[in-house]
Amino acid sequence: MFKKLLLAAAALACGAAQAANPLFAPLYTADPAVLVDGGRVYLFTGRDEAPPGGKDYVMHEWRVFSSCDMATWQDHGVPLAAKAFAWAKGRAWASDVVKRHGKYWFYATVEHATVPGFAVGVAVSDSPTGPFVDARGSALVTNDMTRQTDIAWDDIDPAVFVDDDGQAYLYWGNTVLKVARLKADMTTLDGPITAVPVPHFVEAAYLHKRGATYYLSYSQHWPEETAYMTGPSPLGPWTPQGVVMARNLKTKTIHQAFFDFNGKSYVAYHNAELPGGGEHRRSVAVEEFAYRADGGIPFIHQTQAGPAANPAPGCRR
Ligand code: FUB
Repeated sequence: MFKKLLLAAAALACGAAQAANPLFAPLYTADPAVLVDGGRVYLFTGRDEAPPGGKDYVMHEWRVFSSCDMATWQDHGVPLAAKAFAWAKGRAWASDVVKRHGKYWFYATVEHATVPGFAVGVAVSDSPTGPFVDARGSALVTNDMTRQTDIAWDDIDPAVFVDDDGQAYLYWGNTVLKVARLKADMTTLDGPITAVPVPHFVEAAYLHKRGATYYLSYSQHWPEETAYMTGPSPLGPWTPQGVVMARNLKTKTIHQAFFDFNGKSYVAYHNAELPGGGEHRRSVAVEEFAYRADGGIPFIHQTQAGPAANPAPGCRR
């Protein structure tokens, strides 16, 4: 008993918290992105700082948490803030993080200070927990580089996928999904930006691969629900596979990230179920699921319990 109390006290002292959806209270978090590295899972989020009843997103920074077992999370604080991009006005919207060439690359949505509209920046670090620094000194994508819609927020929600042959792809967009190859330096587009026709697409594109199948998941309709398509390559052709998570009750967005960790499959997403939550006060949650025998993703229900503990051998707490 005494040993258990000591362990609980040690966990509290290092900022650990037992998982129960939503995660990371008392912080309001949104837009999860996941990186599994060195046998540990890193979960990156935006942070919602809007006051109760706030009418817009108030987001200045991203946060990163890690876990060895999907049940206990360590808070690593702020790896990157919007102000790290000197060319940006602010607004730390959705992000994605990948590892390449032994470094960690953080693709982030921010509002541009001089090119009207949102933009995608890229930052780099030697550690998944940062600190990350601007890798270019300028935006990777600006609103004037895409012409498919007139809205100012159509160049948001970057997702990066590095294929087994080393080719990296950047997916992003609101209303229209866009994709471009990245050069090996991870900071330059390589070739044209292509629009991907996706019925009812809104935002939050995310690419993952399982076996030989590429899964492109995204938010569709408004309020959003999570849907996905599959294809034989990172560029499709894509076959729609349907809805896998239903819309939220307390916020219109949902923003998913699929990943595998220690032999099990998970999806991270956000709802607004923390006390005091709301449209712009969201909270990240995680569910475990199992792929169907045909490789499909089943319909996934949100739970309060979250995933069962899945301790990864050799992962240091
Ligand atoms: O968090 C701000 C925006 O809301 C994100 O960029 C979208 O994916 C939606 O979740």
